[in-house]
Amino acid sequence: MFSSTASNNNKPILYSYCHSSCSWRVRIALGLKKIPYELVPTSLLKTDASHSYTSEYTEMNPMQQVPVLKIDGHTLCDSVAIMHYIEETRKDNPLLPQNPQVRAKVREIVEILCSGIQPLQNRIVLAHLGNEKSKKWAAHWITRGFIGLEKVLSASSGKYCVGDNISMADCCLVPQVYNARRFRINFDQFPTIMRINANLESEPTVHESHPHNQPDYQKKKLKND
Ligand SMILES: N[C@@H](CCC(=O)N[C@@H](CS)C(=O)NCC(=O)O)C(=O)O
Repeated sequence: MFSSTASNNNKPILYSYCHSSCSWRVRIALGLKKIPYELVPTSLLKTDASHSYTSEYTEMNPMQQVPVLKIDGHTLCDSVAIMHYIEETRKDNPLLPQNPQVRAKVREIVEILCSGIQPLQNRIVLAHLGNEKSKKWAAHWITRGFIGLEKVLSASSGKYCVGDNISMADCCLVPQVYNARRFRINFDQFPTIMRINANLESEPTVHESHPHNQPDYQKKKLKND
C-alpha cells in the first residue's frame, strides 16, 4: 500500500518512524481505508546538534513528534486528528460506526489508549526519567491502563474492540500491545485484549504496517517508542 520514496504526485505523504506507535496507528488507518500513500522514514533519533528535531521538521510539527501526514494540500499533525480527517474526507471503509453510542465507545477506547496510556510511556518521558526507573515506570502505567481497558473491552468487544466491525479503536490497540510486549508486562490478566489483538494481527493491513515491515526497520531497536 505504501511506497517509500516521496515523489511529486498527489499521494498523501506520511512521515513515520517504524517503532512509533502513533505512526503505526496512522499506517493501519490508511491501510484499512485503502488510501495509497508515500512514506518518509523519520527517525526519532535523527536530531540536530542541539538534540532537537531539524528546523524543517519543527516547522511541520512544532511538537517535534511523529506522525505527520501531508494530504489534500494540508500538513496534519497528531495521529488521532489525522485518523479523523481521513475518516471525514473519505467515506469508504469507515473507521467509526454510525450509531452515536457505539461511536462514543470507539472514541472512549481511543482516548484510553492515546491519552491514558501511550503518553506515559513515550520515549521522551522515559528518557527524562532515566534508564534505571524507566522500564518499571512504563510497565506500571501500561499495566494500570490495561486493567481498565480489559474491563471496557470485555463489555464492548466482539471480534474487534467494539463489536465485529474494525474501527479506529483497533488502529490504536495493536501498537499499544506491541509496546506492552516490549516492556514485558504480564498478559495473563488481559485475555480480552490478547484475543482482539490476535484477531487484528491476522489482518493483512496490520501485518503490512508492522514496524518490522517498514523500510526504516533495523534489527537493533530503540528501547522505547
Ligand atoms: N498525540 C501525538 C503523540 C505523538 C507521539 O507521542 N509521538 C512519539 C512517537 S509514538 C514521538 O514522536 N515522540 C518524540 C520522540 O520520541 O522524540 C499523536 O498521537 O500523534
